[in-house]
Amino acid sequence: MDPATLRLALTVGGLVLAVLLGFGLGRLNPPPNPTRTGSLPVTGEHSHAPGVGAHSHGGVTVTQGGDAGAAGLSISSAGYTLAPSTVEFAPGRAGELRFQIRDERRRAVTRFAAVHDKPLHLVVVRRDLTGYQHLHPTMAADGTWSVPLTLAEPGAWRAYADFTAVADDGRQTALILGADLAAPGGYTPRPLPAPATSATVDGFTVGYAGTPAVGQSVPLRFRVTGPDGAAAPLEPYLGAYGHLVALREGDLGYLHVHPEPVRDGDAVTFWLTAPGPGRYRMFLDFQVGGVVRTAAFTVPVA
Ligand SMILES: [Cu+2]
Repeated sequence: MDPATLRLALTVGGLVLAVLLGFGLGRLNPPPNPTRTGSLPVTGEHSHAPGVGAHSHGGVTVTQGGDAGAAGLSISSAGYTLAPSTVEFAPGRAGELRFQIRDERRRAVTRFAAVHDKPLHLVVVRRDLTGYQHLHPTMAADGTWSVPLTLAEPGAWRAYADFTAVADDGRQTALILGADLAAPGGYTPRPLPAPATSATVDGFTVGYAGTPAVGQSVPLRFRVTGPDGAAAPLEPYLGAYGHLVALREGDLGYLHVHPEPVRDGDAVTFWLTAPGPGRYRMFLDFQVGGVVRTAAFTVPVA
């Protein structure tokens, strides 16, 4: 090889190396998404301070779409849209909710990352925060989700889809989108129960300690006592020892809550950030003896 050829080979080799390095770095560091804000409720292979936004799970950067404070207020966010095929249900009659999550090109999304053990969580509640249901729809190959659903009483209801969509390029976007459902008939809204730090369900008493504060991630420690008065033997449910959802009175904003994947003695801890003052309704799902029950609390935030 003469010196000129050698120089050329080295230059080309250097360029190829630079391109490969650039490609690799580009893959490791996708450009930040301007819509990303807030924090992501994820457990498992996941570590960051509660309330911290930009982070990665297993090497994949996850973008949190939507609002930093409360989610679920919009049917469309970060290019994704919740598209229900039916929104009207006969009150008290078994029906089926069907919907798709569509991307910015109006294609049904079929790739979702499992978060809290499921690719999509569906929460349904009446506008007065009664009738809470936490469901796990199943997805057909074309991206249509379906789940049996009964809206027990007439009124306007809210459905939230909580999911992490995976784009063609592997980019993940965590979102909570919300849509209204209707159960026609005479609607008599019930007032929110008085604030309390303890609630009972099927003989189980659930209490929590901690005071949510505006704009701060605060730990809430829940304890469940069985009908015999002893600490209930909580079983893992959705990747933690319970699943907590908090909804804001007035606009039904959905709060981001981070579970602590390990127990602290008999207590189960969740980190909650209240986006503003007001009253919130918290729903804790917990599992004992293979049965999931929900305890609900009205929480005032000053
Ligand atoms: Cu769920």
